[in-house]
Amino acid sequence: MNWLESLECVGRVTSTNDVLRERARAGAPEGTALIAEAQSAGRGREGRSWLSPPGNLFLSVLLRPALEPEALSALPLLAGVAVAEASASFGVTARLKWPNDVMVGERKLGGVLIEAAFSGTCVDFVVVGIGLNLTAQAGKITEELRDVATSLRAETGRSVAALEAARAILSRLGVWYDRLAGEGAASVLGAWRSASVPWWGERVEVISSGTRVEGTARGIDESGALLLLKDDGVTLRVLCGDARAVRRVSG
Ligand code: BT5
Repeated sequence: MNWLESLECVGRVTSTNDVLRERARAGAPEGTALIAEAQSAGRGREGRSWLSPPGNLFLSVLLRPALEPEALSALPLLAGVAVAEASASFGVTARLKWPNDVMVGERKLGGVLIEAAFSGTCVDFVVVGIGLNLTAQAGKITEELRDVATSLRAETGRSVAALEAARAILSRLGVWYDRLAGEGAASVLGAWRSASVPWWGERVEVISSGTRVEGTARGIDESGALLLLKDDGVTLRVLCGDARAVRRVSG
């Protein structure tokens, strides 16, 4: 699928996902894509905010996938793969942290927010939202993010325009979306595994639905769920939540 043709650039919006959701409700076709100069209410998952100053990439793409709702769990991973590949084309090796983080080392370069609308049990549409930090300022927006965010500029010294970054991501997104439709999720999940943070076999904690669970990260299963081996020997399939490595304090 070639989505580059329907990429539109707008000024400051609340959230590109909101704008695209409105367009979707008004009948916009699959592949409609939008970037904004800035967002006044950029959001992450679970009510968190996404800091969105001008100069960074805020991209949303509309999908109308002929997928079962269960198959949607591959989409955040698919988008992550596309962002990692696009970042590589700009000279940055990014790693993917389950479920939706694009990392360089310990710092967050970008994130993915998937929002779906249903008609009954059918998927009506999906908005894939992607934030990617391009400018060095991204890591300095607030004290809170100073040590946790990075940008393409901070990593390479090179300026990448939002339009250029969007084009790179959209072209990879199109490739992987076609593969998902044609071959199923296996190849997407394989690519995600290859690009993931190398923490398999290590201790991680997951906060899922307000509950904290700690265990050993085993991998992701065929639906993209995180497999966590708990200390009692039971393997948990985590479908959503936040995961982070747990450092053992020695001594
Ligand atoms: C995400 O959420 O990582 C998904 C971010 C998706 C943003 C895009 S921009 C285009 C589209 N329109 C939107 O409104 N959203 C999407 P989550 O995993 O919940 O991470 C949010 C957390 O990341 C925050 O709580 C901060 O700790 C951190 N954060 C916020 N802004 C950041 C930034 N610019 N760079 C790095 N980290 C950030």
